[in-house]
Amino acid sequence: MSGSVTLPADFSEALKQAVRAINAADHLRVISHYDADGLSAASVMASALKRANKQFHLSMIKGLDPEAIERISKEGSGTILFLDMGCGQIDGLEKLDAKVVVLDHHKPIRKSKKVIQVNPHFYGMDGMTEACGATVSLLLAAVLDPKNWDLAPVAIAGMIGDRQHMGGMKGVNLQVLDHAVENKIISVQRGLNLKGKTILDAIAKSVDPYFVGLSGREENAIAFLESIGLNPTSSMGALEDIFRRKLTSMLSLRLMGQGCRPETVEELVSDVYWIPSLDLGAADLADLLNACGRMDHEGLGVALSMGDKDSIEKADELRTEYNKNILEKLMSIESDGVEELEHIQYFTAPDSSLAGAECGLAMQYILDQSRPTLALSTVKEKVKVSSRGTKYLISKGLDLSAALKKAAEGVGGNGGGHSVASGATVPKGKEEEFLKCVDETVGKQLA
Ligand SMILES: [Mn+2]
Repeated sequence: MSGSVTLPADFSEALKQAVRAINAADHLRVISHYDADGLSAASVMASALKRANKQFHLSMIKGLDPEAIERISKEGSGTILFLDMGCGQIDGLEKLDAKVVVLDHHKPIRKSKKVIQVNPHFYGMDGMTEACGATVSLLLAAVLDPKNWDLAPVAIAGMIGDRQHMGGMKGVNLQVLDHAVENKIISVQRGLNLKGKTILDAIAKSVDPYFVGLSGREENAIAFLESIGLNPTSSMGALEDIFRRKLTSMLSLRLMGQGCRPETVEELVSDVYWIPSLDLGAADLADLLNACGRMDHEGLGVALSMGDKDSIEKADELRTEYNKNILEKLMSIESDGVEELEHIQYFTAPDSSLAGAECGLAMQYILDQSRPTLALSTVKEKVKVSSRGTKYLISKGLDLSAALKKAAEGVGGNGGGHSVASGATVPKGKEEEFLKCVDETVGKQLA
């Protein structure tokens, strides 16, 4: 491959040190995070180690806490590689009776003499926006063998999974992207920001964006596509320019028609990072990996990003299942509406783990844009509350963090978060009092 990525000398040195530790090991224990970035980082590393004929045992975990470190310590000594995690638990990792290498991008606590840490934060870079776990994993793989640059598309899915592409790629991520484009293993095109193999899937199964009247309603989606002269079963990648433009304008019109804010409509078209070898967009791959992690099928995520075509299909089914409950909830909100107070609107969400996502999507795509949305879930003796506003409402003075905190504390609960998205927990039976207070506070904020 031509071209290269330029790194600060001390960053390159840390990567070389990590590679020396890997080369010295007969067998490696690899532990990564279960989200899209962690799975991308793991796939890149698994491919690189396989090519280097290294024996390894890979597993994904939800988080690295003292209990997890305790479990790992019982596996015995050797060489352990942590991906997309580890810098926050440096004390615990130093106690392990093993050679430990950490490739991470989260804010590190301190340097260590015992643990090899490769983290962009140490070299004047921002690990939040310029390099993710998969980026660091790819950089290491490329030092191991420059042939591994061909794994860049998977790393790019990791960047998108951690939302580092927002507002355009930056820093090392941009260098990796440019390098991949130059070597024709990624192509960047302005396009429809939809996920799915066929156009029909991309619309009928879509929760983000949620198309009123089409999402979850396959027959309507087929009729809509046929009415504009499109074959519902054709692949998103095979869509000719003229039809892509037609579909884009029709869908934009629909989003406007359902009352979405202009910034939401604009998100429909974005840079699409196309991976020809997988016949898949990198954002789509990130979304599939996210579903694999959430549904406890991490191995499938790794297999699919290593290029296994059957796995793509299986992961797609898993994503459909993961989205099913969210889609059903959004459809019922679309047809039945939600409860309204003077300045807020709210609904009950049976599954508290999906409430935040449902609340955000309902706010963005379905409900009245002039008041924030709350979702309430009863969990044992407590009610968990998620809330979402819009950027426009924030510019008008909305602060959901302050409103939920005040209202929750008033009824013996607690709350907080961001002005545009916040949460609260209140005792069961106090919901009404809580909602009334949030309504009043929001009313004052928006006055
Ligand atoms: Mn990450």
